[in-house]
Amino acid sequence: MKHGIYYAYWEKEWSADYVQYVEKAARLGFDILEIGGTPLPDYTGDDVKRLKTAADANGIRLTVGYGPSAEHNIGNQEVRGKALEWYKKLFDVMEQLGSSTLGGALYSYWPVDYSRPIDKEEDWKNAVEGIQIMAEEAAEYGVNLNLECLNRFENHILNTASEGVKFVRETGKANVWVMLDTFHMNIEETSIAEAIRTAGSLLGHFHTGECNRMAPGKGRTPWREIGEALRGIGYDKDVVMEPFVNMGGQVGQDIKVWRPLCGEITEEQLDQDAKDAVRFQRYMLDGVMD
Ligand SMILES: [Mn+2]
Repeated sequence: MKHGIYYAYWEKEWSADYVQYVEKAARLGFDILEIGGTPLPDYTGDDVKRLKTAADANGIRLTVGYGPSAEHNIGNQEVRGKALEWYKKLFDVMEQLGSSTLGGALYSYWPVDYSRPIDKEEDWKNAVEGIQIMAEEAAEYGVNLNLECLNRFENHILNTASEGVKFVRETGKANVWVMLDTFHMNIEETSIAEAIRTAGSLLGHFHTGECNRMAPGKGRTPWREIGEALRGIGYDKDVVMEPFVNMGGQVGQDIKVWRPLCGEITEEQLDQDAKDAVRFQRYMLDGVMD
């Protein structure tokens, strides 16, 4: 497995100058930096080149995470056309960055507005149709779509691994995969190991975090069970930790961080925690000490 971290651990907005985090991720012992998709379609050729050069120089591979805004909801026929145009620009930049992994609630939008009535059956049907169209576009750029199963408070279409598998099979596309996240699984799955086995060979991307979204190793998530299950299905793709511990900005608002989970800590301490977390994650999931 290759191990990564989501840039938003250090940031308060869904966009940043990612070059500094490429260098930081490499220094802290990661193989991968997951960046946010939001600014990428607007990148100039120079922006792309600068980020790609930094990634190559630091031996870091880039994956992309995206929580689609309502206007990028591929399941909504009214906005689908414009959403597809935006996604195509994203895929193009991803290809130039050498990135083939896009993950998130790509079948819907995030976080869902629950002040309106929900029609899961209708939304599911439209989401399958939207993902089929989007997957064909993505394939042109060598991009895999990883559909993240989220907890009930953030989305209603895919909450469990078993729903993810059913959905992916309905799309019938080779570049569409199930994506799981230990934070969401903690809320929705009866057995975390069984959920991983259910996803099996369809598991395309994996996010880690403690039950309260602290970095792996700081809480009570069953890491040994998770490691055994991932090794059991022969998972050899990417595991990206997605800790959110600081309040503030759009990130704090959307993730609902209403207290500093690690107290008032310096960036040096955040870095040390990430460095410790990736060593811990490699040990628990790969079963080997570096
Ligand atoms: Mn996640």
